[in-house]
Amino acid sequence: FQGVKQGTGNSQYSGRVTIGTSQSGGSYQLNDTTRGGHKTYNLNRGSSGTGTLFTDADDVWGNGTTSDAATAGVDAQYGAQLTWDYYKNVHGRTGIRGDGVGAYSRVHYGSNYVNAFWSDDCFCMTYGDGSGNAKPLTSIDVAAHEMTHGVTAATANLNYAGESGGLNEATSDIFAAAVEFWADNPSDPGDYLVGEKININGNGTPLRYMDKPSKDGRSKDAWYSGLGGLDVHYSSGPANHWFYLASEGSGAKVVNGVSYDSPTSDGLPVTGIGRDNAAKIWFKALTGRMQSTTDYAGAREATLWAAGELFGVGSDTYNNAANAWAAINVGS
Ligand code: ASN
Ligand code: ZN
Repeated sequence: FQGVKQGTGNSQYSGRVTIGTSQSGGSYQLNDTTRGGHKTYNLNRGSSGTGTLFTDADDVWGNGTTSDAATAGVDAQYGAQLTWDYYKNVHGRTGIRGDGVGAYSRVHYGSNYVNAFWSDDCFCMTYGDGSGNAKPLTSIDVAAHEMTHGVTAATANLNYAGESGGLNEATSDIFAAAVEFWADNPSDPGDYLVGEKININGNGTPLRYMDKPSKDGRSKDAWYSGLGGLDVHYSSGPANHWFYLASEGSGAKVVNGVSYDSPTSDGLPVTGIGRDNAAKIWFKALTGRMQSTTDYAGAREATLWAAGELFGVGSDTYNNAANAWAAINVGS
């Protein structure tokens, strides 16, 4: 037999989920032929090659904990599937390159490896198992972040250094949040935090905060002339902050049970345009205007061009998007 299947996955971070699998002979594979053949492989603590494609006898995968190697495979396959569906359903983009072709994920990379990454060379995502091999970096937001690096590489191709590097990183955080909200998974509700599920700091705090990026102790809330000299994971802060402000507006707010309080650099309030509109603007700017050398001023221009195309120049949505840029010290 051969065919398209819907497997059941017991994930570590997202509860029981349905994942795209396929059947080949008497066994099932983590090969989602409904999404371009996106596959997930087990590196089994190796650090090169593709390891082995996950297979299973009954199409019920993982046990929700790290005691079953397939659990991380479930989370990775699910995160890629959500990200694929998000770009297709919300932005009309099918696949990372927009050509309907799937990528692949590799889990159990190395030992105690506390990172995940996208590589253009393999057109693939790779996930470590985290500290003590206990927290694989396979949460929805991390998967969407890494897969979005593929989308950025295939579109604006923002150079991964200086201000463009910060914008590249922010693009991954912005769509990580957008995918997580869109997924609406009760085990991992949407938020403006990055990596809140993987306990990367060992004290339960997330890796990044989009409402007030400086809460991580390193990222900046607003643009300043030295921003491009920072690591790209900190120079992303102002653009992440733009996305939060544009979506929700300034001030105190609770979304899905998480409290936010977003400051503005000019002290003026910002009215939100809603997350879906902010994401549409960023996606159109990324795919229609931004280039490898786009800096923060260029990103403002690109998003305002996109806002004009989508909502009309001078519309409330356009003006509020511009106010969110002023609130991170870009333009006025
Ligand atoms: N996880 C990191 C990221 O995607 C890996 C890196 O530093 N590029 O940003
Ligand atoms: Zn990144």
